[in-house]
Amino acid sequence: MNKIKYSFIVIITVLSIISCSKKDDDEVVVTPTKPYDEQYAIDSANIEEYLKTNYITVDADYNVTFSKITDPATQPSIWSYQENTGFPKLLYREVQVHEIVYKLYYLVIREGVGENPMNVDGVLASYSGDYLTSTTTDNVLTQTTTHFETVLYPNSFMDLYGTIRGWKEVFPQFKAGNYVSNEDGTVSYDNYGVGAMFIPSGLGYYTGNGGIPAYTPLIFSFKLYSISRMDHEYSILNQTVVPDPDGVLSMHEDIDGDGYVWTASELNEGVVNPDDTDGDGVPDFLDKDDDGDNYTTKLEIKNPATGEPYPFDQIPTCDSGKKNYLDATCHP
Ligand SMILES: [Ca+2]
Ligand SMILES: [Ca+2]
Ligand SMILES: [Ca+2]
Ligand SMILES: [Ca+2]
Repeated sequence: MNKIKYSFIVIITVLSIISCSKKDDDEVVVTPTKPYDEQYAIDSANIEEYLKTNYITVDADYNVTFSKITDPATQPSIWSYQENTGFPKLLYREVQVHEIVYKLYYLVIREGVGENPMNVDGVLASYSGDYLTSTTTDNVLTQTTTHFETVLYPNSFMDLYGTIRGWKEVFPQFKAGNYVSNEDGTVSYDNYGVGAMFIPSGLGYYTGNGGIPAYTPLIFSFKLYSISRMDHEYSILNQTVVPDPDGVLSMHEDIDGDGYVWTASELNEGVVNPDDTDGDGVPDFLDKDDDGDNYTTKLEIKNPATGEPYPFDQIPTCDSGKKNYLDATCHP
């Protein structure tokens, strides 16, 4: 799990586009990373080749296995599900970042029946991850997948805000399942969303992470059991991050209502963050004073009957999809 999850402090402060190696005691050699557009062209071709030459099998528990096609008559390629009216269905999202447009393919095996997470919500999900390597020798392309992580029984919600862009884009396309309380005291889920995603390296770990090499596309299968709405603002006390939420759920800090809660680094250079009301570089979902009037948002949520700010634990909640903000009424 920790390969995927990394501290949100790190994500705020570190978006390194260079890698450094130390040559001797006083000289640091800076190696520029590969241009995103060049690497994406390679990744895109390799991912599409993989989709055309592999098929899936899904067992009774919705575990997904990917295999190389050996008999095209009985093993429909993943690519062939693009035209499927039922499921599985191969779809893609266009993701605009790094000055290019990525095609992010994902396979819907089952949609799920609950609520969709936003890109700033927590997900309770099992998953299995591989990275894809493609080498060409004598004009023959060989593709290999290497397994790097499995989480079968997740025991906590993973905050999508702290994950790779591919996850932030694909998980919100799926719905959670139903919570089932079993007679023996255990808990399970049914009718949860099941899918797979095929992530270009620019939307994954571009320059590598742990055992995952640089410039490798990632392939995940997953099951989305449950989601958790989050409220992200924090303070730093004695160099420690302390949660300091403002009572407005992060999903409701999607100010322009485009379905994605943006941080500046996720946008193309020069694009104004539509989810940063005061334009100070801190998006509303991390900003304790959204409008920059030096009065904290938390205290601006007033009870219309009394005109007084609500005590924090009494701020009313709104139905899903609506926003409780400033005047304590629920906005679409
Ligand atoms: Ca908030
Ligand atoms: Ca938005
Ligand atoms: Ca701000
Ligand atoms: Ca304010």
